[in-house]
Amino acid sequence: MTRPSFPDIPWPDTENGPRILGINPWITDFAAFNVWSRPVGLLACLDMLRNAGASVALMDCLDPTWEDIKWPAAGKYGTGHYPKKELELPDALSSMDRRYSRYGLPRDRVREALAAIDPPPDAVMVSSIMTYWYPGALDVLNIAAELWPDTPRILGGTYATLCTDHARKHANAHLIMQGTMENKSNWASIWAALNRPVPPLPDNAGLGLALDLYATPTYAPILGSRGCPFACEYCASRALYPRFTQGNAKAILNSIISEHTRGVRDFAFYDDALLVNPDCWLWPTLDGIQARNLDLRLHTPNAMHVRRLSLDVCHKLKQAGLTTVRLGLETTDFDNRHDVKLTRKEWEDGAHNLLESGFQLDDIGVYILFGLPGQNLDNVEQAVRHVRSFGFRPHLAHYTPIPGSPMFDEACKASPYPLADEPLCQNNSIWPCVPGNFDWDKARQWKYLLQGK
Ligand code: B12
Ligand code: SF4
Repeated sequence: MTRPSFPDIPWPDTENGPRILGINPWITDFAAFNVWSRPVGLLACLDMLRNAGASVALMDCLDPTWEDIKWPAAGKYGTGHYPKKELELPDALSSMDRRYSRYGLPRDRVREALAAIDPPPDAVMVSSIMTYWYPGALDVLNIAAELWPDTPRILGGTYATLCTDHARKHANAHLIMQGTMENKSNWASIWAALNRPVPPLPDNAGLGLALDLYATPTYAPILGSRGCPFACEYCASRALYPRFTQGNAKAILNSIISEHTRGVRDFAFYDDALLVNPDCWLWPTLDGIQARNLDLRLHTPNAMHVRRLSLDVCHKLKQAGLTTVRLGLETTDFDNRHDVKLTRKEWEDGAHNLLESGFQLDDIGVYILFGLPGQNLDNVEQAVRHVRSFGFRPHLAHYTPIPGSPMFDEACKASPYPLADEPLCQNNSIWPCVPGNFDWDKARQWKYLLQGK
C-alpha cells in the first residue's frame, strides 16, 4: 500500500494508540552526499512502536517529500546530492575556510507542515545519525517545542547515545535516550513519557523497519543484523550495540519483496558484519531473491570484510545482484593495523576473486583510512597506489574520532580541537587529528592522487 506524502497522512487508525511523529533532521556539514541514506534507527523505533499499538508518521528532512520541492537529479543507482542552504559557520568551526550548509528540505516548509498537524502528536521522536550533525536535531526539537510545548520530545540515536552529556545540556527534549530503544528500561521510559502502560516488546524488535512511511522510495536499506563481533580501535560499533544479533531471513526477504513491489530496485545493506555467519540470513535471503527472479541491485556502502571474499562467496553475491562493492582495506601496512586482521594474501585473494566473479572495476571502491592519530601519511599514499594498481577506485575514509571507540582518548590527545566537549569537532571534514588539520592545497593533492593524476 502506498501512503500519501506527509503531511497529508491521516494518522492511521489505531484503537487508542498514541500518535507518534518521528523526525529525521537536516544534515549540517561542509558536504553531504546521499549514499542510500535512511534514518534506519528511527525507522526501527517507529516499526516497534507501531507493532506495539501506536500510530506513527514520519517527517524526513532528507527526503524530497513534496513534488514541488527542487531536488538535484539522482545519480548512479539512486545516490545523489541534497539541496542545501548555506549557514554561518558555528563558532567551534570558525577557523575553517569552507562553506557550511544545512542539507535537505527547506526549513520553512518543514515548520509549516509540522504546524499544520492537527491535533498535535502525542510524542515527537527525533533521530541523530552522526554525532556532529547534532545542530539539525536541536533545531527540530526547538521547532517542536515552539509548536507543541506540552508534547513529549524524545531524542535518540548516535549523538544521544555517544554524546549524552552534551545532549542533556543542549537539547530541548524531555527524554534523551542512550542506546537502543528495545532495551528494557528504554522501552519502559518511552511508554512512561507517553503516560501509558508498557506493552510487550514486539517480535523482531530492532530489526524490522517502517519503510512504508516513505511514499515514493527509490531505494531502501536492508538491515539483517545489529552490532559486530570485532572491535576495531577506531570504531564505535560496540559502544552503540555491544552484542552481535542476526535477523530472520524470512522477515528480511519479505521486507525486500514488499519494497520491490513498490518499485524499489536499489537496496543497500546497513550491516556492520554482513559476511559473518552468512548461513543465518544472508544466503537464505539471497536464495529467495534469486528464486523469485527479482530484478534488483544490491549495494554495500558500508564495506565488506575482504578476508571473507572466497570465490564461492563472490559468485553468490554477484548472482544475487550485488552491484556496488565497497571493501574495507584501510591500510597496506598489514603488520600495523588497528582493526580486523587482514593479511596481504587475504586482500589479494579477495580482490582477484571479485574480478573473477565478473564485478565491474568501476563499481568496486576500496576504503583507505586517512587521518588517524599519529598516522604516517606516506602509508596512505602507498595504499592509494596499491589499490589503483588493481584497477579499483581508492576512497579515502577520513577518520572520525568517535566517543566510545577505543581510539578516542588517543585522538583527543592528538587533536588541537576539543573533541570530547564539542561534537562538531568530531567532523572528519576538518581532519581533526592530522597535523595542521584541513588544508585546501593538500586536499587537492590527495584528490589528484586518487584520480591517478
Ligand atoms: C549504515 C551506516 C552508514 C551508511 C548510511 C548512514 C546513514 N543512515 O546515513 C553509510 C555507508 C552511508 C555511512 C557513512 C558514513 N558513516 Co556510518 N554507519 C552506518 C552504521 C553501520 C549503521 C547505522 C544504522 O543504521 N544502524 C542500525 C540502527 C537500527 O541502529 P541505531 O542507529 O543505533 O538505532 C538504535 C538506537 O540508536 C536507538 N535510536 C536510533 N534513533 C533513535 C531515535 C529516537 C527518538 C530514539 C528514542 C531512539 C533511537 O534505537 C535504535 C534501534 O535500536 C553505523 C554503525 C552502527 N553500528 O551503528 C555507522 C556510523 C553511524 N557511521 C559512522 C561514520 C564515521 C560514517 C562516515 C563518516 C564514514 C567515513 N569516514 O566516511 C560516513 C559519513 C556519512 C555521510 N556523510 O553520509 C560512525 C559515526 C560517527 C559519528 N561521529 O557519529 C558510525 C557509528 C560507525 C563507526 N565508525 O563507529 N554510514
Ligand atoms: S570497523 Fe567494521 S569490523 Fe571493525 S568493529 Fe567496526 S564494524 Fe566491526
